Amino acid sequence: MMTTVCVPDAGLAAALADLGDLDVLVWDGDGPPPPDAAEIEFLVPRYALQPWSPAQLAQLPRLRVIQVLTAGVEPWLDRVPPGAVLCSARGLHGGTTAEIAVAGILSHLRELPRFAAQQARHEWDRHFTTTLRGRQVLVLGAGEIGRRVAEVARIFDASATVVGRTAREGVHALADVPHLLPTADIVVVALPNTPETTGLVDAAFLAALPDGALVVNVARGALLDTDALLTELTAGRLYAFLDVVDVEPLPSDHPLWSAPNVVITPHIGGGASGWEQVADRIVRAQVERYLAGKELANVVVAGY
Ligand code: OXD
Repeated sequence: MMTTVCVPDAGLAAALADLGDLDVLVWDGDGPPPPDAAEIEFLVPRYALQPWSPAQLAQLPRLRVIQVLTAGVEPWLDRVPPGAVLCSARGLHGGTTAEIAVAGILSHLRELPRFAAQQARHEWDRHFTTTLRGRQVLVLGAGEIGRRVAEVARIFDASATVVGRTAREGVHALADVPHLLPTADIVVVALPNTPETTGLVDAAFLAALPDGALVVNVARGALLDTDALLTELTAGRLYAFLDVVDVEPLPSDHPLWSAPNVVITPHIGGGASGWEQVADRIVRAQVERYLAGKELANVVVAGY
């Protein structure tokens, strides 16, 4: 009995080519469905934040697995048809997302934007900067991103406090956050977007941070109240590094673009070079589990 898998590009199809009993369709959901779309059991949508529409998914009556290529799954939650499961791509972009958080922190502390501006003016101004050494880094998120950011912080002699959804060895509970904010020099937001975390970084959260603190968001824009952040940035009290914002793409007339004390990157934490090869391995292993009737990895339960 053949199993029909749908992948968004030829690269992923090639990664599955030698698996037996498999019919691999290449379709990214745009344009008319391939003739045997109704047979699709296992769907891999392209790496994007927007989910397929209910109308697109309705074309797949035999769908059993949606294997997304993102770690964040919240836009898909109300789209999963009865009888199907949603699987996240945990482990695919976490490492590089941690990298962009660390890049944002180090660039801020060592003032790289200022030195780049000096370089453009051919100006040798030997101004000494702050450093990660001795800093208190509060990491919200105990998954791969949070774990790696905390490791790097400690390597550079900062102290890192990690917060997860539930307290465990080495991890504080979300309920502890208000007590941890007043001593945090840097807060890294790396939690999934769930009803519990949406709007977590609000005006009260920001107000509890000490003057000069840096807020880093590499999770989802919805976790942070942009207006409240804008107020703090404009007042010159806080700094921010944002790889995600609550409306993406950020509209060209949005005040965040010209706000002081913020560096914005356009959601590039994931998708860094080589991600496709990692995706090939993750998808292939998942399809193999499915074909063997084994338990799938990273099945989304309770929203993440
Ligand atoms: C993800 C992302 O969720 O890249 O994986 O944002």
